[in-house]
Amino acid sequence: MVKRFEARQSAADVCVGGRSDMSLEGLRRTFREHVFYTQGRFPMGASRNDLYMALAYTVRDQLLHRWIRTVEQLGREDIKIVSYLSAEFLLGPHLENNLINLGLYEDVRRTAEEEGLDIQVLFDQEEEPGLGNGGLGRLAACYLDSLATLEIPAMGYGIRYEFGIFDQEIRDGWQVEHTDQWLRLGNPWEIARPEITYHVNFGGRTEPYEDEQGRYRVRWIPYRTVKGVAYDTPILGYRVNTCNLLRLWKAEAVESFEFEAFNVGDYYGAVDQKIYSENITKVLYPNDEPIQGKQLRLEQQYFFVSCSLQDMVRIYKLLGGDLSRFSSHFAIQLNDTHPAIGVAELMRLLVDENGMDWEPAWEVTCNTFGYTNHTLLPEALEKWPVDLFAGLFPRHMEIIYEINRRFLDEVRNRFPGDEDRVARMSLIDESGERYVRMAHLACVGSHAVNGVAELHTRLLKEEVLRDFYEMMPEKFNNKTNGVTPRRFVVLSNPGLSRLITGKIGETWVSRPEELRRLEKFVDDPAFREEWRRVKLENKKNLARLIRERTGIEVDPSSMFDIQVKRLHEYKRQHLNVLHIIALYNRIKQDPAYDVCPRTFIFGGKAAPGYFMAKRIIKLINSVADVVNHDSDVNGRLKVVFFPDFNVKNAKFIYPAADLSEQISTAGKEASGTGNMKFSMNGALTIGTLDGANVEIREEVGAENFFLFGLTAEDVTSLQKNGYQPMEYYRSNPELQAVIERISSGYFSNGDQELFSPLVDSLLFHDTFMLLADFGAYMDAQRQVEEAYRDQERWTRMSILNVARMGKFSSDRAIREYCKDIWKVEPVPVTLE
Ligand code: OX2
Repeated sequence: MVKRFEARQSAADVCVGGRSDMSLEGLRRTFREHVFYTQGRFPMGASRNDLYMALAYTVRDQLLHRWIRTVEQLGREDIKIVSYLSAEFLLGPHLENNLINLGLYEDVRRTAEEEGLDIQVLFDQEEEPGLGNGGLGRLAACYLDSLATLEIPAMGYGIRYEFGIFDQEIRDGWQVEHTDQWLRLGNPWEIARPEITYHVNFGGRTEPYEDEQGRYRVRWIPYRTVKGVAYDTPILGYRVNTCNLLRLWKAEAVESFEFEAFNVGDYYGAVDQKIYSENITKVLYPNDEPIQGKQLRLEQQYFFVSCSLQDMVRIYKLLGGDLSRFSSHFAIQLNDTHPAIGVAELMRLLVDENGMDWEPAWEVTCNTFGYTNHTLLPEALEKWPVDLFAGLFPRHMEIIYEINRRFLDEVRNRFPGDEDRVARMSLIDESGERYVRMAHLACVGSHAVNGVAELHTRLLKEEVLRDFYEMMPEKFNNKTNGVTPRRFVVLSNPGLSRLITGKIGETWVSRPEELRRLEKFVDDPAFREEWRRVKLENKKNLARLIRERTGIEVDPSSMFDIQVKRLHEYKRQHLNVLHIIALYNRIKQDPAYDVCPRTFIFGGKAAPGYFMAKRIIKLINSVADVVNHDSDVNGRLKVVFFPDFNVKNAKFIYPAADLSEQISTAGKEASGTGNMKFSMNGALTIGTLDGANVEIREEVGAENFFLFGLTAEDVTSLQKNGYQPMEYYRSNPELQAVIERISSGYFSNGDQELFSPLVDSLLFHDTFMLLADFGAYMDAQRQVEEAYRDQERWTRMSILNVARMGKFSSDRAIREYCKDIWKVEPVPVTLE
């Protein structure tokens, strides 16, 4: 059994220079010191940000010696390190989370109070690092939390975007994007490592040569070089000493280039070079599912992957490691295909830079990498035009051709005469314009390939990666996603956490299987009463925030029906809208219609260039305007679009939900993770058999889940047999009336054009089969209403949801990755 971090005193005993002193007095002194010495203020003159910074530094001091001790462990040759490569890490605010993980939350809150500070105000002051788009980036952040909590030596590697995901404002019902300036007031959580830098090359050409032993070699003569600088953020586990490292790379100009240009008098050229270099890590691409063909995006990917791999090779050599055993020291996970170029880069580092032969280098590479696929959407599978790719990375292109040549030989060996299969499996798509297929590169160069939910993995094997599964079934495995109960329950929902802990103790935080013990209280009316009280409090908090951010008054006793996630047609926010309009129509037809009072809450960002998604936001807001002000509705229905959904706001949203909308077209959402966050906070789910919904329903029980809609198989066969949305439209009068409301201009001041792209797309294409699912969705919503009217029944269902969600902790997911893919063990960290 691993040794846990127990007594605070023992940590204080080994404190360095007093700043690690965890006593109240020590914390108070450190805080004051930071106000004075770090921020340069007298307490009286300190701004809110000064106080936040001082508190952040006080907490960071607590992390530092744990961090240094952990990093010392990473420097042992005999341990294996997980290296999680991800273009996105959507961390959320650090301060509160670190306090919880340290076990200092209460002490610090009280100390702050005694100093006359409202700690919530200081929490609010923190800008969250929005270095991700949605599920994929947040998953990476949850996994870092769990890796540290499970005491696994691990590093996250990614990009230090100067501008993260844009801030969303809603103006006149439309999304307006503002640049995210998260670094504006400084970032107390990172430590710049200007001495840890690597050169990353781009463009140019390759050249063969003979080395001293007369062996054929290739060198890359690049056109330009950029410098990557490391910025480290400590990631502390829950109540353990393990404090792992997230290393993010910032691009800078290489000095020599500047000087060269400067020497020949080309001052502007030198500055251009600097701007060009720094551009690489300027901004996160705000697309949830990737866009094709953007050169800068490919440059970002290679830039961070190259820095990270060079870093690992340097660390390994420093330990005296022999590169032929690299894979016994590092397990590298590719978070989707964004870092997949790492396969070619590691080959280049081993073969070109370190003189290894191809075969052993290839073995090392395959043993090192694992690949997680996150999407089935064909348009989201990354591919890069060969010309673009070869122009930027001439040497990698050659390496990929060589990998491909050898791989296709194997394919031909296994499946003689099957040239169609060869073409399908090739790393190069040659069906039209030539592309490099990143998913194929990742599959071929990894020893393990996984999907993120059972259904998703099955569909990967059967469809998207079928040929690969047929040839190498042993590589494929499922790792159903999970989320961290620390941030998404303990931090977000203190009321519920207290209630649960009062009943079953606090071990559930690291062993959420134990939540099952709540089941026996489901028949206790007093417990159910308490459960409802907590939910009501959470709803009041959200109602307050909604009033503040949107001016809309909502009734906390109404059902809070929430859909928050990126805006995407496959996620079908507009199906939710169709239901709202149907209810509205019923009220208009009969103002005495007995509707269950509901507050529909939406939140989520649309990719700035995604026309339809932006139109859906406008539709939601337009419907809100009408419904919220209609005297026939009389406040019984309210519609809210909560602006700027992010990790910080999410804290108030998940705990306040009664109903969670997980209504994607079956077979489209790889897993979903919001679905888990809602259910862990006692919301009931209305959902399709898609992604992890399937497993959530299995766990919580079919009777505690509102299921509707086509299955993935139905969707495929309907598509095959020529889906006709119009047929569903014609046979459903209520659906007709709903569509008519929209297209008549009722929600757009008579403008019949505004929503016609949406309506036409539904009636004539309906790629995501809203019309086919509309009837079933309406029926399921009717059942929701019935259940909600019986509050005792609803509460039972809610309790059972929470009690049975243990499986979806990211700790469980990470344990599986460790055992099945990475083959790593916990290494407890001691403070001496
Ligand atoms: C998302 C998937 O869309 C979502 O279903 C999943 O839960 C999440 O990743 C984490 O696995 N970009 N974002 C995703 O996939 C891609 C590609």
